[in-house]
Amino acid sequence: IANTALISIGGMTCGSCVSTIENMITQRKGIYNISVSLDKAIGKVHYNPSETNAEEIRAAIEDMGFDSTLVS
Ligand code: 9UX
Repeated sequence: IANTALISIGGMTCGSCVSTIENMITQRKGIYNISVSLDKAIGKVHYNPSETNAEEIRAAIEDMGFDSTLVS
């Protein structure tokens, strides 16, 4: 079972932070994969809803210093 979260991510200006966010979030419990688009300022995350949730993932990105908003 996988849910998808779309998260708007502000404050990324180069690919370095794309990699940092992807690496950090990938290591979290319940995350299947994440791909972050620098151009679109969006992260798309597939996760196991019995282990985590969209708000928790959003908050983790926020805690890394980026303005994060759930899109869906
Ligand atoms: Mo690139 Mo991350 O300038 O703060 S290293 S966006």
